[in-house]
Amino acid sequence: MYKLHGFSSSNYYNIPKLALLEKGIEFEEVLSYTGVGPKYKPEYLDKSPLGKVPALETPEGFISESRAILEYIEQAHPEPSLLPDTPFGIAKVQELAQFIELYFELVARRLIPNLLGGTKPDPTVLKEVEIALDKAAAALPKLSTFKQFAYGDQFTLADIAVILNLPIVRSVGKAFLGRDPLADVPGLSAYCKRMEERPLVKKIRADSAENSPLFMAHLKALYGF
Ligand SMILES: N[C@@H](CCC(=O)N[C@@H](CS)C(=O)NCC(=O)O)C(=O)O
Repeated sequence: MYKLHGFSSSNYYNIPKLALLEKGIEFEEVLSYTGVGPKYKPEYLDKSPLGKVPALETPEGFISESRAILEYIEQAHPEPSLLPDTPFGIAKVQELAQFIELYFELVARRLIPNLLGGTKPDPTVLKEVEIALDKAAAALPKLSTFKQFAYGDQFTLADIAVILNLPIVRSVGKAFLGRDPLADVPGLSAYCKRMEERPLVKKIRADSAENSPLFMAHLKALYGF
């Protein structure tokens, strides 16, 4: 059986977790809060070279990087598919998923240390983040109308990217900009409400909420905040 290493309040961990759940694939969760640093477990680096979560343990070995894990899951378990059935459709789903990760998640992530530590962001960084998020939010309607799913008429990897990577943008916006940078994206709010009704998304959120205080306690023990 597959083993998914990581923790349930990590958005990156939840990406393959939701894919596995949606496909009905059996897997075991192995709680792991790791990273690179003197206080971390060096043996985890054999599973994920930069000490990041998630890592998927397969019969052939470990895979890190959520995108590679998704690719493996999709290739190894094609049904039910989390991709459209045409090359163009597949590329458009990947385009949207990559857009969400590069221009929203990785931008908002710059302020995660401030969110977790309760500290004020550097004003220059905050301005850069705000400009980048607003630019991405203005461009997002070019890739999705959010009418039904993020792309096309089926649940895909693009939905997984949106569901799991956009909440951090809202959290950062609320905490440091006093607004939701995604508020004006047409159709997005109603789409997100619909997605939150999905039973497996509810499970992801419930597991995340349960793990969150434990993760915070782990950070406190490690960094003192
Ligand atoms: N590119 C990686 C990013 C994974 C990632 O950044 N995970 C975070 C948790 S949400 C992590 O492990 N952070 C610890 C660290 O970077 O040391 C992926 O797609 O899997």
